[in-house]
Amino acid sequence: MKKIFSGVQPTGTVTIGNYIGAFRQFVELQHEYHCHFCIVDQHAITVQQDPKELQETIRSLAALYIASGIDPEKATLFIQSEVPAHAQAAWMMQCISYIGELERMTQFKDKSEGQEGVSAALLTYPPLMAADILLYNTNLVPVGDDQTQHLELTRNLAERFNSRYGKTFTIPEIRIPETGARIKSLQEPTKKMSKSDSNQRATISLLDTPKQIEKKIKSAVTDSEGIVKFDEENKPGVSNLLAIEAAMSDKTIDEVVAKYDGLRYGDFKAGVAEAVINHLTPIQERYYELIDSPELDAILDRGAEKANEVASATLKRMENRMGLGRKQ
Ligand code: ATP
Ligand code: LTN
Repeated sequence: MKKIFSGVQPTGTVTIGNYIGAFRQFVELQHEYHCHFCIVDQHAITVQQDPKELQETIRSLAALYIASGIDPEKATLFIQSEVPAHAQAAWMMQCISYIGELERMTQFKDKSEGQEGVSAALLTYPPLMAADILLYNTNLVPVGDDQTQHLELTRNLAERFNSRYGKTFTIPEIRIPETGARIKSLQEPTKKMSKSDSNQRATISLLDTPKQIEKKIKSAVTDSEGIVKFDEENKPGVSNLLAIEAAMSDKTIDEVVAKYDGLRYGDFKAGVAEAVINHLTPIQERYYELIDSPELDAILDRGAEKANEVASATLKRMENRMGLGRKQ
């Protein structure tokens, strides 16, 4: 069976962007692939986090993975920092990375721009991501399209390691969803919706109440044309709402456009909100059952145990190949 790895950062409540771009693919793919899904808390601390809040966010993210449909019997769900091989392998990946290629990453440029005291780890974030993926001999990485550049770097690092030290890693492929690869901010529909956005009105979280969802969609930025049609360039706000409803109601964009033919933006927005609320209600119910349950800890314990087995075996191989430690 082919292998999948993906990770989500515990940096705020999962948005419908993360859900449409990432979670939805995970749920689909878990039936056909051997999957590892990770809560990448070590990536989260590349920017300063409040420790208490971080631990709550980690738990909440774990519950959201499962509430969204990840079956822990099928897929391995675990926390990155509970599998020490990730940080150890990341060091080796840093040793074969060039500063220049890391400085070219757009996520690094975006997150460091205008900031004082940018951490070194924000720059070396991608070698840790490469380690995450390569430790599990991953074939496929389902992500939103903002991760394309990181995936390209991961492939380069894997090839570089293989050619210097002998074939060790599978070269992973990226998988981006056909629709919803980049859900946009509700307030600035040319920017991606991001869970660490400080403007609450720009994002819909998976845990927003129906009232909050209605309000946020009602105040979403559109345009003055008054016609519901899909045109990402000239009508980014309307196109984004169409993509959201299509994903949430399992329809094509064309089907959603047809539904609003001749209707006003007010009706359109009410319809989008209804589709989002209907889709999120059962996810929220399951989330609240799980969040304080011992079942969740048992799932994470078992996940860490299984992930450790695979990751520590790959780590040993990497260390041997690079000549670390004593001769075996
Ligand atoms: P942060 O704001 O902290 O950078 P984020 O919202 O970008 O967080 P990540 O944890 O970096 O979320 O990403 C988790 C997954 O969600 C990744 O696969 C990423 O590609 C995907 N993703 C993130 N934002 C979107 C979006 N707006 N549309 C589609 N997919 C997205
Ligand atoms: N960089 C990713 C999160 C991430 C990831 C991974 C995704 C860390 N490790 C491994 C896929 C595979 C992000 O910011 N979305």
